[in-house]
Amino acid sequence: MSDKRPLDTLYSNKLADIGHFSFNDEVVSVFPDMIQRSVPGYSTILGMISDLAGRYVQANSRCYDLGCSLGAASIAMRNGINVDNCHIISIDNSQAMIDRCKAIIHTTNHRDQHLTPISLTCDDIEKITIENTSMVVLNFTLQFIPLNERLALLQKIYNGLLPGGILVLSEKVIFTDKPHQQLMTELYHNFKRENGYSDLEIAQKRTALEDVLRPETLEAHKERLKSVGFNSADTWFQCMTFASLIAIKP
Ligand code: GEK
Repeated sequence: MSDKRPLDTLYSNKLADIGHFSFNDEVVSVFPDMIQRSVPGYSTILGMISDLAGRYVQANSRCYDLGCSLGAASIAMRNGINVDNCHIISIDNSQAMIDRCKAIIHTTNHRDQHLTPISLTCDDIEKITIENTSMVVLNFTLQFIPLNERLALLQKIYNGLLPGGILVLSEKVIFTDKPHQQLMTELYHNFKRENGYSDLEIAQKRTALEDVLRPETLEAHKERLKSVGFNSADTWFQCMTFASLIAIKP
């Protein structure tokens, strides 16, 4: 990531009305800085997505990046793919994200004509068709889907995966043990302070995300993954309240 990326100062001044967080133009303009300073392990997870793409993406198949934002996971997948005739399909329902993502992908496409193509579409991931896929990435997206609609989305992903295909699911998580939850939250807020966010920014962002980002426990995620058919589903990364799971279709 370039050091010249615009700084996320969206919540640095006291706001009279904080409002619900949304992926609008303002957020898009600072998104690379926001996600890098707010998600512990974000770069590590992207690196692992490349590695997993090298292992699991099958020739002549599709890869999906669901809730692609600015395409970081799409590019990571593309960097790792080592088989022919694949196609990466990247979806986001924020037009502002897709517009900016198009510009970013265009720059990288320009450099090498032989890269796996990436198609970008502004759509709701709950409405799209998923088929003939060997890799699906939900990198911090499921947390924004209404709780009662998550099962159907995961079932659709499972059904669209080829045997041996992989789902990478990264999420903010919560813990049932209250003291542990409290400790992880405090550690996370310290992580944000160390990354330059003030207490006011942390508090206002937290309020903005209430009712928008709904985290669940790791156990709930694993149970749901198993219930749709993934017999192998487990955590490969966890840092405080952030985790990533991989699930393989038998
Ligand atoms: C990354 N994966 O950099 N349909 C399509 N997109 C959606 C939907 C939906 N129903 N709901 C939310 N989104 C990225 C980061 S960000 C995570 C993902 C975060 C989109 C939303 O517009 C946003 O771009 C993305 O999901 C979540 O690896 O900001 O915490």
